[in-house]
Amino acid sequence: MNTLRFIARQFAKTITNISPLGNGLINDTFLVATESSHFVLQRINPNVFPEPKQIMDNLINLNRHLKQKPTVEVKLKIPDLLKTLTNQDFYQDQLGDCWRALSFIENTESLETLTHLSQAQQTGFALGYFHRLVSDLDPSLLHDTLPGFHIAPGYLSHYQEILTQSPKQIECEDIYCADFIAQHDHICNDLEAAKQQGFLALRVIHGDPKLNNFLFNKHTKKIVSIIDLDTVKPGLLHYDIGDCLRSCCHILESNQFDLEICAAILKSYLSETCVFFSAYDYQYLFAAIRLIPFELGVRFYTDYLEGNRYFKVADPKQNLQRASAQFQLCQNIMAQESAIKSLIEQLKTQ
Ligand code: GN1
Ligand code: MG
Repeated sequence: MNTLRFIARQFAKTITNISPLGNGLINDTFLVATESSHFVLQRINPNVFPEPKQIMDNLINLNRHLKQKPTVEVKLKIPDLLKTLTNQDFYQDQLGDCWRALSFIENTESLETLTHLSQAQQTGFALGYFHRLVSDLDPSLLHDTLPGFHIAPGYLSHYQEILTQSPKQIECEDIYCADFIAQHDHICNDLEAAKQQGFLALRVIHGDPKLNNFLFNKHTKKIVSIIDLDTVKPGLLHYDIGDCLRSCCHILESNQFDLEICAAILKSYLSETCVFFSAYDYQYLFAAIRLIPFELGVRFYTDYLEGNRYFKVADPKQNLQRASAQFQLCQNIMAQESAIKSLIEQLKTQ
């Protein structure tokens, strides 16, 4: 804690409290209280993001883009990067780790599960609104902070390589995961093939728009901010849509996909994005909904086989259990394929 205090003091003179914040699986995040306010302190995981400076550059670029917009237009706040007392964008500790500070958006809370359809409607709106705000930001101006992120065929081939070096699967959950991947590996090409054929274009994406990255105002219950912007970079909108839906529609007890929540999210998402959504964008929505849980399952399972190097775990089998949950969710999405597709058809004509 003393080291942490020392690091926090690089950004503000007087620190009154430091406490862990959120439950991200990659970076270490803390809420720091000063005499007058709060800020967020984060250690960027160097094994995942080898070039933290690129993350800061992208955030600065994004904030600059949003600040150019008329203020009435910007309904979502994005955290600001706070400089160190010596005016640097981040602090590098003795181990070489990079620490940065972000403004904390007061009076907000994040949700782990949706309990009302109005929250689903808010989430869809916020993602669509974010996509609309960055739709005129040239993706080539942003760094690729995490090459290979969401490139599903890449995750699959890495998995296949690791599998050949791993002992034979003997446990039930292990066999389930390995069999599920073997039976559905073709899914991995769906979005990348569409990108290569020119059906889906590279745009600026969030990269990680899961439910707990949207901040709801505690009083109005409206979403006022979207956080965790380390993976804002060129990509496919479909990665974001799939990721948002897999986290919001996942019924944790049964690993089923909640179609009602999906309908509310997509409806409000499309009310924001229909202006630039193409026929191909609609056509690949189902593929995105099916792919992202599959992809995340492959990522969790590979990490389990590799000894949990990427995602933080509380016990050695946690990534195996996370993988199995994602594959069950994917299985349920496939079981509801025709209902999901007819929902998309309905939304197209609205
Ligand atoms: C990671 O650290 P966190 O929870 O914000 C991961 C996402 C996964 C998510 C699953 C950079 O995000 O892709 O969807 O875990 N982020 C990165 O919980 O790999
Ligand atoms: Mg994240």
